[in-house]
Amino acid sequence: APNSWQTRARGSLLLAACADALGSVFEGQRGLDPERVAEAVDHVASSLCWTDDTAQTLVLAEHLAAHGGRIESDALAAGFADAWSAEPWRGYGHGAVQMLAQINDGTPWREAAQSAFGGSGSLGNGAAMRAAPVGLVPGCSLDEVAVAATASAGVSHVHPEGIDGAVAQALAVAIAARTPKDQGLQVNEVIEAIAARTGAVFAAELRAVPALLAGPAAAISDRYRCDATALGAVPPAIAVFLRHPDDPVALVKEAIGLGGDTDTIAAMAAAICGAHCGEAAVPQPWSAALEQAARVRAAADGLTRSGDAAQRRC
Ligand code: F2R
Ligand code: MG
Ligand code: MG
Ligand code: MG
Repeated sequence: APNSWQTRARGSLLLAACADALGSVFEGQRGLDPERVAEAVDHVASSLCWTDDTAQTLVLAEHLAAHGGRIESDALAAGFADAWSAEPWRGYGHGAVQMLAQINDGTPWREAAQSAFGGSGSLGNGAAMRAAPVGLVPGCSLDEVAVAATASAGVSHVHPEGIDGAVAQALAVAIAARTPKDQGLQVNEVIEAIAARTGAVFAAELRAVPALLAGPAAAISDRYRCDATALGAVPPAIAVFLRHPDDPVALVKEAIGLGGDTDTIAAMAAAICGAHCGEAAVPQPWSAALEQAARVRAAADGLTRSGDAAQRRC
């Protein structure tokens, strides 16, 4: 069924992994030529290899499936650190490597997360980039999604903006997954449902999104930094989704075209879009080329089962 939870969970994780891989080629670049981006997105020639964004998302998805939709912080932190040490070449940034290496060396995750960036904690987009699975646990209220997203972020990102990024991204996915595909999204309602559950700084950035939906995409990269911070990356990802809720190809091109943290902004926008459109919307050449597509589908199916009444604890 096109609106079943399973197809939405699969759509979200598959599309996000594809977008991560497509965007990774351009990460850190600015002023991108739209034709170069279109060429990469329209003509997938080789295998789509994803980055740290998808590696950490899969850890979180598999964790939620194994724990009845609930976050167990010690096991989750260990899972993130294990995934990094098994595949350190996936494109992790310097701050994440420092923290994950500390956890691997036996430093408690609370201490590692709290001491990051001179004690202010990370405000990077790393907790947001992996947050989609939290919005894909069925049967939770939006308040429960926000609580679980906060817990999922806290093992690595203790700065309020880093946490709010995860809350906003998980809520956007949850709302998209709950909205029938043929039912238009009410932009102001979506933004308010998210903004009401974040702090004032993040909410103000989110409330600037509706004004950016009709104009040129360049208005988004003028308004937001589109960088590796949560505040600079999550609002533009939500904006790109709301501009292209039913068109994954246009969405991924536009998200990458913003420049900056291209893999992460594209993956977050795509996770929301896939939750709304379902697996059928994932372009076949992308899913055919996607690395470990069977594992991605299995992770989505595990999330779907985590909402069984007997198991669910969110
Ligand atoms: N980092 C990258 N890509 C660049 C490096 C690629 C790699 N070296 C390679 O060669 O392949 N990509 C991935 O990292 C981003 C997610 O970042 P995360 O996990 O949040 O990391 P971090 O380091 O905690 O934060 C990211 C940046 O945010 C700024 N920042 C964070 N907290 C701060 C604070 N308290 N004060 C000031 N600045 C803060 C820093 O600039 C951090 O570098 C994703 O893009 C993922 O794809
Ligand atoms: Mg990455
Ligand atoms: Mg900018
Ligand atoms: Mg990135």
